[in-house]
Amino acid sequence: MMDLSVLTRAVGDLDEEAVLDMLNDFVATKPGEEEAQKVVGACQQGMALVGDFFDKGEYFVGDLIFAGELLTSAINVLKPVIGRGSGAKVGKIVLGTVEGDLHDIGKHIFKSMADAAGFEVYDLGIDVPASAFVEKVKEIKPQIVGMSGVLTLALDAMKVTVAELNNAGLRNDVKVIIGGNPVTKEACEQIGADAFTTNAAEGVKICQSWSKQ
Ligand code: B12
Repeated sequence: MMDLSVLTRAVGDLDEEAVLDMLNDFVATKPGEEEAQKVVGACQQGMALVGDFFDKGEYFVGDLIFAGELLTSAINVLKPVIGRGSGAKVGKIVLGTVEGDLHDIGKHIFKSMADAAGFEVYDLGIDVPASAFVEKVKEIKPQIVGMSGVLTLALDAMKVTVAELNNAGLRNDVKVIIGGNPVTKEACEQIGADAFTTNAAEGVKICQSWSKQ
């Protein structure tokens, strides 16, 4: 198993070559899913370092953009080993990054893992208004709505989306899960979601527990 702190540091330093070399070597060892999830976690911690450097004024928006591309490439390398499902479809999820928020790396990680676990995931993309969630829920009739957001402001948009689902009479037909760095138990309660997580693998487990009910 690779040294995860070295990987975290390399992501934080935006050392693309080192990150991709480490991940390609890791995938070549045919790792188990649990190990692969630890590696995803180390990359996620590296992104938190990027955020810290940005806060301190050492990194700029261009660095955030590069970090986004770096993590997308990293997840593409890891895709074959993050969650291999049986192929049987277990339920439908309507997913999106809420209005005002353009961050989608975490959403993509969750989507890849949920896909692999057998969910049909309808990804509405980024900056998704509440009305688009409502329309898709009417059309697809999913069991689950997943909302992603990384900006603090995203929490307000999540609350509006749950309220709109409620107004449309759809709230009781779906379970709602929220994910992204700022989500907390308190936020989950205020938003009116059923579950929250800052970890995609845990999110998939929660969705699996719902689809068995
Ligand atoms: C990369 C990045 C960007 C990239 C995004 C590229 C992309 N395609 O996503 C770009 C350059 C576009 C960007 C833009 C901006 N960003 Co930015 N960005 C980041 C950074 C460095 C990493 C975010 C990230 O990808 N994290 C890694 C992922 C894997 O983590 P995650 O999203 O939490 O996802 C995990 C879980 O939460 C979960 N999950 C996520 N979604 C879901 C959904 C469901 C349903 C489930 C179950 C699970 C789940 O699964 C994932 C894996 O475990 C963060 C720093 C940080 N600390 O987060 C700042 C950060 C989020 N950005 C910030 C800011 C300020 C901005 C800008 C305003 C900058 C500017 N001045 O223009 C703009 C805002 C644009 C907008 N309107 O959204 C601030 C936000 C501050 C705040 N509190 O609101 C941060 C925290 C940086 C900082 N410290 O200041 N950013």
